[in-house]
Amino acid sequence: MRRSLIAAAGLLLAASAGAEVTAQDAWVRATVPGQKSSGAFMQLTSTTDVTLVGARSPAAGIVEIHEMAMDENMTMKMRAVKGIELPAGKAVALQPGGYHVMLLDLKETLKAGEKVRLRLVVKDRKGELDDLDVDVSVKPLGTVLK
Ligand SMILES: [Cu+2]
Repeated sequence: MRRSLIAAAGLLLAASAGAEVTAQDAWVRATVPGQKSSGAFMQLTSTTDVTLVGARSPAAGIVEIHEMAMDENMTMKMRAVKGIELPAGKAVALQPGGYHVMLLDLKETLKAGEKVRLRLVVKDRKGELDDLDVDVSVKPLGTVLK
């Protein structure tokens, strides 16, 4: 099991809000050639109340925060959300069937065993933004949450 990293921007985090966000067990599903999207999952914990408001990755043209939810026809669908609340001290799971970071317009095939860099953007209660770089492990297709 990989321990996640605290941000490259750790100093900035400490200087502004005192918030420290950690990401644990971050992984993304491998893709097949030509596949343009994939979901990334992890456990996020923040020392103060923040909201995950966005993400970027050099591997994807577009990155969105998504959730899976039942629509009016009782079908599970994913949709973009504005943010995910990360209450102080509480681990929040991004996992299959729930919240995830959606990588769209992928620039290359994600191969199992490789890593993808993801930059998460969080906003504190005062509206200040911080970011957190996470190395996300690419896991084989068909991987389910342990
Ligand atoms: Cu999605």
